[in-house]
Amino acid sequence: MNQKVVVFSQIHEKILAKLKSNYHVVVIDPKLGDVNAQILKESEDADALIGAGRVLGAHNLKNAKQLKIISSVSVGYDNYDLDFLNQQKIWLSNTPHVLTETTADLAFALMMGAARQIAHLDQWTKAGHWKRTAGPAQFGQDIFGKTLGIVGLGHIGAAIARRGFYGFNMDILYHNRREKIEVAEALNAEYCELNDLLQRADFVVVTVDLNADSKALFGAKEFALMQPHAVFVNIARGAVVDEAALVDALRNKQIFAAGLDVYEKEPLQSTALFELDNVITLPHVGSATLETRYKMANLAYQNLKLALNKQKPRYIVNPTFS
Ligand code: 8YV
Repeated sequence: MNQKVVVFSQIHEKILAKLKSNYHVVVIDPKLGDVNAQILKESEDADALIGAGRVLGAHNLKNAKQLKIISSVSVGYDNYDLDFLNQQKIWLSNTPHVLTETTADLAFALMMGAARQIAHLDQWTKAGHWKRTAGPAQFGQDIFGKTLGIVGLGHIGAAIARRGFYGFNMDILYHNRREKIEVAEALNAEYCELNDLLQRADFVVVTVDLNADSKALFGAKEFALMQPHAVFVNIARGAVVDEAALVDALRNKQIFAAGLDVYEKEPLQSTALFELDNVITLPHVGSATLETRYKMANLAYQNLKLALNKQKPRYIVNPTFS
């Protein structure tokens, strides 16, 4: 009998077609009602789940008796209850590397967009406010030659640092759980304690994983340390930042601007952020190019296929039984 695969979010159509030609596929569809109830029911006899962007754990997987793998179409895995998955001996796989450069591109776009008020000035021009030569209210911050502080020098953080160093002649500071000697040497990057980085950087870019140490890492105290011309960019996870404290810092011009791709609660609906001109709010699209989303879906498919063939997937997250 065909193995059953539950697709729990939108996935590239070519990969969906491949899944359908090899497995019995059920697609979770928010239009059909409560998503968690659907997952609870469909996971009962599922061999694999594939998708991204949903919180999965005991509440919706407690009846999954033959589930071998959750193949996440993401590099981050904070949506999954690892303790529960380990207990149940369910593999969790992810899709690192293929999204690194795409996500670093978006971080840079946010840095530049926020520093030069790109989104705000676009709206301003279209609203007919351009009546004479642009003045100080429309001026931005230089990027070339400035100091870039990266919080979390993983693959994506390093790719952002390379853009700054080679493309924009920036001085690189970084803060990380441990020092990254090789990357740092290549980019002449200086390891700093967080407070030191915040005081010295013109641009602060957050690329840390979300975990117990990084939760609410940025609050009122951290924004107060930053320079008034500083630009803050978050492409990591919303919960790393106390959003209300960021709103205050932006509103009081404690910092110049922010570029955000992630939020405490997604999708972002009504929020004080929408009232501010000095923040760019993107809908969690760090990895969202056609090419990269295809590569991510394909890698997730490979991970799933290996697991269902009783082989070890390429990228496994849970260490205990891999
Ligand atoms: C996407 C991400 O939001 O990979 C991650 O961890 O945050 C993003 O690439 C997500 O994976 C949606 O597919």
